[in-house]
Amino acid sequence: MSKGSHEQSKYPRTLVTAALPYANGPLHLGHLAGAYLPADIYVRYLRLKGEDVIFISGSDEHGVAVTISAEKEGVSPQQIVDRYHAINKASFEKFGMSFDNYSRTTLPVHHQTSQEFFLELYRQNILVEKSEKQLYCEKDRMFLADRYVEGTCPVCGNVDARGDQCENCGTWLEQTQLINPRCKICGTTPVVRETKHWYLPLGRFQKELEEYVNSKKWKENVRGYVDSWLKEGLEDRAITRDLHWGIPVPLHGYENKVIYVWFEAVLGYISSTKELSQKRGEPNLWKRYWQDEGTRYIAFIGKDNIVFHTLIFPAILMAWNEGGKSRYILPDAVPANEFLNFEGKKFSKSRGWGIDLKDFIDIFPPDTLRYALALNLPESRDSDFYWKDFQARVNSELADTLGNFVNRTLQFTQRYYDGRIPPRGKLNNLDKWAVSQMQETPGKVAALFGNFRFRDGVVEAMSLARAANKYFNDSEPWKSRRDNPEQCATTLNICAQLTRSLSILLSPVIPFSAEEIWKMLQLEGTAAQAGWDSAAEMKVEQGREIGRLSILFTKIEDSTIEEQIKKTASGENTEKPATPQAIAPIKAQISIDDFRKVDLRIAEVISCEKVPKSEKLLRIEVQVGEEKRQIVAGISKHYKPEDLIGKSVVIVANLAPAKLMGLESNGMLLAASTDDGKLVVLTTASNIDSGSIVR
Ligand code: B3M
Ligand code: ZN
Repeated sequence: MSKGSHEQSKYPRTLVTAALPYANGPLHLGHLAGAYLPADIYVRYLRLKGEDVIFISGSDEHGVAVTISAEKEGVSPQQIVDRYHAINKASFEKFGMSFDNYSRTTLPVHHQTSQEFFLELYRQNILVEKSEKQLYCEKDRMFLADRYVEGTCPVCGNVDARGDQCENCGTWLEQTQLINPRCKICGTTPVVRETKHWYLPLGRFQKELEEYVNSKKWKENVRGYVDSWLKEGLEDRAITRDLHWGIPVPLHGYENKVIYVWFEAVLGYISSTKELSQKRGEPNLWKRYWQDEGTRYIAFIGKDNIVFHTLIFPAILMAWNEGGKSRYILPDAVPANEFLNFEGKKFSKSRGWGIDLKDFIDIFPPDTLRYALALNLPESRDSDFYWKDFQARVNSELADTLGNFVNRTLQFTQRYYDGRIPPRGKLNNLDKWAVSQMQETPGKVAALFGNFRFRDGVVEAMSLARAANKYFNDSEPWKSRRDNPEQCATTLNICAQLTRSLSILLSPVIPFSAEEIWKMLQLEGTAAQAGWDSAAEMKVEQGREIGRLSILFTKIEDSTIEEQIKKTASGENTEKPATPQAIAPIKAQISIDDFRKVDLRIAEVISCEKVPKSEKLLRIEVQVGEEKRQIVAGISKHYKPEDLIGKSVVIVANLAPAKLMGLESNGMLLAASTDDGKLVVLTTASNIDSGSIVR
């Protein structure tokens, strides 16, 4: 057995957390690949191993990421977090993220926990109060905390570095280090002003942190970041901010300041576990996971969060522990992933590059994405999601390999054995080989999953499906059925064992399909409860009746993928950031009499077709009361003819006729449009007779 899985077994308990995503926008595939999918595979695997594990996450609802989104949309921060907490929680559920609790940092339990930590560090005289120079925007009359200021990164030269961190090189910055700083809201150059804040003196924990980090065997990419920070020497960091949205600093003279989002967000893992305790009616559950040396704590995150989880959070916990009230455990491993790119470029909301989870799930089943991403996790370096790869993985691996094997096995059993698992006789060499594959795979996959090598683990599990297909082919049951019925029965019996085994081994990755397979075999319980090690055993009894067969994976058509590629190129797959539109200037005033000259009527579209050789025009026939008319409208890029037929629209009925591509147009359809090319034909929501006057 490998080191990793061995180590884990000395702990009776595991706590797994996955970064709390900001509730300021929809999640995309990159989020899933960065932290959530590996965490979920790991947790599902541990559960199958029969380990005591809880899986904790939630929405990060404070900080400037949220207030900036709120300001852009002109709504309150609370409205933003309410909306995206709901959207993201639902997306996670649909993709099978099996959190034991998904909390929110705006809950009272979290505010209390964070203030308690803050006060404890304050009372122990660990926190340092300092008056320091900060950037202040004279136009917006506010201190520019964190992302409210942007400028050039002093380390890599990225011109769009944010006040707290450079997204390009990952450097964690103090805003005054930015070159050419500018206010995110108005773009002007801020001035420097003094303001008072509380600081966490990280230097005081430098030695303890070094010892801690050296005692762990962390992934190389994580260790690299940590070492470079430690080498530079840790400095005091402000943990309060001049902002209104957040957790109030519980000290006099600090009424207008809040606790820095990163100081409290990491504590969100603890409060989420407390919330779980409340829900389960077990008040001490959270202590068992956070304050008992028998717990092994694994924190899954993306690479931009490494410093906060490997240094800041441990320092906060070390500081608490100094007080002697109680002792928190520290992360044992922080298996951070690098970034997932999308078709060769970074995911970008503002550039419309990528696809949101909530849209993906409308088109493809969750397991297809889980599987494709699992084989493409950016475990040691950045990786890319390509639509074509996704299609190939689904079609040739899920459908042609796994789906095909399960399907042939069960169909054969259905057809020739009356749907009952046939008996196993004496095993020939080929049978023995197949059985040995089945016996060896669980241990191999476990060694990989246990060491956070999920890509390789999934490859290994899938190679059992490949072996199973080969076994079916080489055994030629369609021949032995006549020549050697006993051998044929043995083959099919072993195929059923392999099917069960695959369902267990793949259930951390494709949990929905694994249960489908389990159901088809009509086994007791669920694949998720079957026990990992039992995947090596031949547990399907002869004579057991199998259930109704269903199609596990449908192949993805080329046209479906082409459509997605097209949508990617036009940025249709991501929610656009809400930027208040500058509206076109309002025209000169008119009198009511001017307006009355325009005769607006309700009309019903009775037929509609594209005008041949024209890219833009539709020929529309409308009914206006008793009268039929033809209108030619330039809306073909926005509407298919069938979208309009039967709709009640508004037309200008007394517009002088015009000829368009030789066709007479008698009137005009009203439509609303924006500068960036969106167009909507005005239709009536409720029924009203055609010919009615609009005034
Ligand atoms: N919300 C950053 C992010 O969403 C931050 C993670 C907090 S983990 C405690 O990438
Ligand atoms: Zn940088």
